[in-house]
Order: sequence, then structure tokens, then C-alpha cells
Amino acid sequence: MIPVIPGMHPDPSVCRVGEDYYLVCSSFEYFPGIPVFHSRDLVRWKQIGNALERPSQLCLTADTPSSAGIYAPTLRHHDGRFWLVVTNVSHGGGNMVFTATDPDGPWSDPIPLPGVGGIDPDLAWDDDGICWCTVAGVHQYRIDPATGETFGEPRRLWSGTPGAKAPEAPHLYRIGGHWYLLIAEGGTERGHGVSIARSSSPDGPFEPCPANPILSHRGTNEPVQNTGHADLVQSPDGTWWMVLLGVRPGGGTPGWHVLGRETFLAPVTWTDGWPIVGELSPGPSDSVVVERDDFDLADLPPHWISLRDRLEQHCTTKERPGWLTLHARGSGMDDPAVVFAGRRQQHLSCLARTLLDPAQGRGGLAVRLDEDHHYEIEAAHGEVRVLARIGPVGTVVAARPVPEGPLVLVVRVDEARTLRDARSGPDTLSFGVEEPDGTFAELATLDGKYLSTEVAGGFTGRVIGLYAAAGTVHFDWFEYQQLN
Ligand code: 6LW
Repeated sequence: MIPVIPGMHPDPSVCRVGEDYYLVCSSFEYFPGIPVFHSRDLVRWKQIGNALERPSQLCLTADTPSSAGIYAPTLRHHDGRFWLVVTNVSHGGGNMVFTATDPDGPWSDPIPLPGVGGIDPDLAWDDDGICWCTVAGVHQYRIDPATGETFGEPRRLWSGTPGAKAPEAPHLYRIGGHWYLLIAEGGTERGHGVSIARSSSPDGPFEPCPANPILSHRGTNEPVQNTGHADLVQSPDGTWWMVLLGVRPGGGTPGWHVLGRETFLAPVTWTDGWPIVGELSPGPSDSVVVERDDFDLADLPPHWISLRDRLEQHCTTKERPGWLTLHARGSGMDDPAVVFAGRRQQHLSCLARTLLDPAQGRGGLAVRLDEDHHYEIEAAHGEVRVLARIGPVGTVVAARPVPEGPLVLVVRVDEARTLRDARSGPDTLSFGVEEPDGTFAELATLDGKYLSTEVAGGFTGRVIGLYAAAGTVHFDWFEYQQLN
């Protein structure tokens, strides 16, 4: 089952304006933050920007841990404007609102919500124009989103199914004669699910749906697991749809997912005033993604993400025209301050290549889960090396001499199609260089399970990209190709 937005795109929130749908996701320690997508059919999504693309909107520093930063946005269109509410779980963060007239930006600077605690904020307006901000737990605040002011005490609305952990990801909607409160519960791991309650009023009391959870793949053979954290949208023809997160675990037991939590789509029908969620709808399968970035433009395309910031003095296409230049800060991929620019791994099998010139430094091509879980191939001073860091242990796996001058570094990810035994990993990652005649000279093949969320922990998935570990490294192009 192919997601509608593959790769690390969790906590989707969607809204529709006329014929156009817009969707946003969490972005954690990456900059720019909050990818914004557009679609006309809910199946084919194109990234049109990132809402948080200026340091005044998103300030993440080296002490922002991986899997912290920006969580779980809600996107709504109200009164002719787009409203986005997110949590920055890192220092000096909290909940904040951004607005825009166009979803591709520019988005405003943040309007902090100092009185709103908790994560997973939602915004809903009632007929009197009162804005309700509902957060995980589930608690609700009355706010003015234009000023960030909070009125009165928070109300406890509903804590989900008795005994289920982590009632979170609330979204409040007026549908027909009812107010519906959609939540996720059971935790964002294998127990995840979606439940709903309704009321005649936005602030409750809420009556749970007798059929809860209305969606969960817990304990099933479904290839997509951890389904939850959903949002609802109605299409112009009156049909209803749910966007949600799910993962695709691979390998033996317990199963390892490597792409993070991805965005899926499911149809929704209504019976007796309650939603019934259908089978997941597959994403587009008729095109094979081959993307080449030549670094000829001043700005990187919106799918390029960096770690914590992207300052022009460290990462620029303007220094050597047609090349991406990275100036090292920090000592390499173990270092939270590393200068890195990459894209989400979005396919279970894929190939990434880059032509780099390491004459003035050391750097290369990395597959990153976090600072403690990454594999990379790097070049410097007539040598290439494959490095692996798994938890506290980092090692050089292979090395070989290469001629001085620019060279092509390659990583090939192959989904495991057969399992050796119950412990077999979900995929393998092969690192090497491309010889002048175009053949692949492999240096090392590594088990992908160590770059999975089940091993690394946290909320994110793999990102493949370029980094500088010392001095200055220039990259002429980067190519990413789907192989399955
Ligand atoms: C998010 C929470 C969750 O805030 O994961 O799946 C957290 N649900 O709702 C981070 O993505």
C-alpha cells in the first residue's frame, strides 16, 4: 500500500478551499519547518512550500534534540485566511499560530499562545466567531488566535476510551447538527488508533462513538501499521475523507519501519451520525520518481531540509555557481551542529548519487535517522570511507584510495524481499563510488534495521543528504531515484 505522501510526513492536517486541498505535517528538528502540500484529488500531492522558513518563525539550536522541535500542526481556512497552529516542544517554544492569505506563503511571524499548554493544538470557530483551541489530553481553551490571548480556565473535554493511553491529536468539527471531537489514542506505535465523540456544543459534554476505535490496525496483518493521528475533510462532491499517519514495517520480528510515519488516505461514510472509515486508498503508483537537483537556482527546492537551521554562510548555491557549497560547522554526522542538506527517503528501495569536490574539505553522502543512527560515505584527501554510527558505537566500516578530484558517491537502498530468519532487517544499504566508466564499486553493505525508528526511537524517519565534516565541500548535483 503506497501512502499518498510517502516518507516522513506524520501528523497530517488538511483543509479545503473550493477545489483545492492543502495539507501540512510535523517537521521536528528540520529546517525549514512544516511542509505545505497542495492537491486537487487528495491522492496526488505536490509540496508548494514550507510554512516556517525564516529564523524569525523557527529558531532551533544545537540543543534542540532530534525528534523535538515542531510537532503536530493543524491547518484551517477561516474568514479568508489560512490559520496554522503548531507546538515547538523545544526551549522557548510552546504553542503558536501563523497566518497566511496564500498557503504557499509568506506565512506570518508566530503569534505565541502563552496560556495554552500541551501539544497537538487544534483550532475551530463556532457560529459566534469564538475560537476554540483544543490540545492533547484532551483539554480546550477559548482563545483569540489573532492576539494569542486565552480567556478563562482550560476545560477537560474527553480522555478517550477508558484504559487507552495518550489521548491526543484532537480535531474539532461542526458537521451537520453535531460537534465532533476526533482524537488519536493508544500511542503512536503499534497500538495507535482513531476514536471520535460528539456533542451539541463545541465545549461538550461529549458522547463517545459506540464503535470506537473507528480506525486501528493494531494486532492485524495489515502491511500498514500504527495508523492514527487523523484529520477529516469533505470534498466538493460531498464525500468525506480522512488523512492519517501510518508506517510500513519490514523485515522479521518485531518489524522495523525506516521511512518514518507517512501520510495515508481513507474514505469515510456516515451512518446514524457516526463516521465509518473504509480501507486505505493507495497513493499514485503510475510514476517512478527520479529527481535531479543541479543546484543552478539560488534557492533549494522546498523538499530540501537541513538540520536545525540553514544559514547562508554554511549552505549556499551562490558561492560557486551551479554547485551547492557546504562549510563545515561541527565535526560530522554525530554532531547536532553538522551542516547537512537532504531530502526524505520516500521509497523502500531507492538510489541516491552525488558528484562532490572535496578538494578543500571532507564531506559526503549520509543516510540519517538521528545523530546516533546514521551511515555515510565521505571523501577527503584521496580516500573514501564508509562510516556507521549505531547508538554509542561509531566505526569506519571500509576505506579505499581514490584519485584526487571530483567523484560520484552512491548509496543504494534495497528493500528485503526475502527474510533470512526472524531477525532479518527491513532493507540493506550499499555504499560505494561510481567508477569513471559508470560502474558501481561497492565498499560496504549494511543492515538497515539500525536506521529504523524501532531501533533509534523518536518520531522521525530517514533523510538522505549531503554534509560537510571539515572545511568546504562543493556538490555539483544530487540525484534521487525510486527503485521499487
Ligand atoms: C504528535 C502526537 C503524535 O504530537 O506524535 O502520532 C507526536 N501522534 O500527536 C509527534 O509527531
